Amino acid sequence: MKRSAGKWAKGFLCGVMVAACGLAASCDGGKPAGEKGKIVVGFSQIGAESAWRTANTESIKAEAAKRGIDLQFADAQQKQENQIKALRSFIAQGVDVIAFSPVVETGWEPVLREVQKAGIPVILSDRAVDVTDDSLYVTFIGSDFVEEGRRAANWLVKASGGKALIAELQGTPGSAPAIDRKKGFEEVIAKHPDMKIIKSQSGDFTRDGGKRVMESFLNSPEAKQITALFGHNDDMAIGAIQAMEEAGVKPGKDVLIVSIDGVRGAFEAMVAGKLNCTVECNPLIGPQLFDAVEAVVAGKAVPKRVVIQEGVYEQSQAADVIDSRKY
Ligand code: GYE
Repeated sequence: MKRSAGKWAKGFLCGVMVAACGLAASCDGGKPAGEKGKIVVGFSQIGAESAWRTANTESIKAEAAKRGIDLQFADAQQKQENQIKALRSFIAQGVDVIAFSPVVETGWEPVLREVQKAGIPVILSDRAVDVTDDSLYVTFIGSDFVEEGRRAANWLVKASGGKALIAELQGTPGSAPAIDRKKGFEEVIAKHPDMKIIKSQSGDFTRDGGKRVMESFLNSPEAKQITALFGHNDDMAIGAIQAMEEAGVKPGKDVLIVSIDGVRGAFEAMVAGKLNCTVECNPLIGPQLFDAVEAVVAGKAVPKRVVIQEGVYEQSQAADVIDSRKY
């Protein structure tokens, strides 16, 4: 942290000198200093797989612009290899801070060691990594996904009277939210002997994926037994709603549906009576992310974990709340 603060101070001085001399912005042997001493942040985003992700990207870009931070933004199109390449290119550029939202949990240790060796602090945004050495990142800012899974299950226990045969649409295999939401959900339903997951597959957090997987569930021998659907995100549940309607099944009535995120499309589906509950997962974390960036650059201590506060919304509240939703 000290080291990065020193590095930033050097970058700042260089920026000032460059501005004063009217030279091209370059210092430290060709390393970009950032325009007029701006903080340079390399951010590797997962992709644009869901409405949640789009809102998250907008929040990050808007906040960087507002604070005059030079944001080097890279879209990995949901591929870990692209994120690893982006991190290496941020090292080569000599950015002040690297932030990223890791698509999956494992496989980060080697590249994070390279980043550490380069003296660049790392901030994890939204999703966690599975590493043995937690000095490889400064802080992790994101939701408690296990708790979100518990909240979805608790709602279903209440709504179904503790009796449900459940189809589950999982998120991206190996991703923190897919692993943790499943864990939290299963932890709660394990206490209810009449609740069971009878179908479970990944729809990769996309609408298309949710629709495709739901179609296959509806064509399976267990189709008629399904009384509830748990979607690891709203987009997949919205895709599944479409599949149900096309198959003559009434979403929200024949099948109780709970999903996670709280995006506008989920509130619209609740107002239409097709989705029963959404558990909030707030993507608007740009302000907290750049608070951490600025603190790290200033050499201030930051908490190792920043948890985002969130709520649960039922169908009966949707019409009242929908206009106040920000994503
Ligand atoms: O729930 C999903 C997105 O990591 C919390 O990723 C995020 C998840 C979110 O694609 O919609």
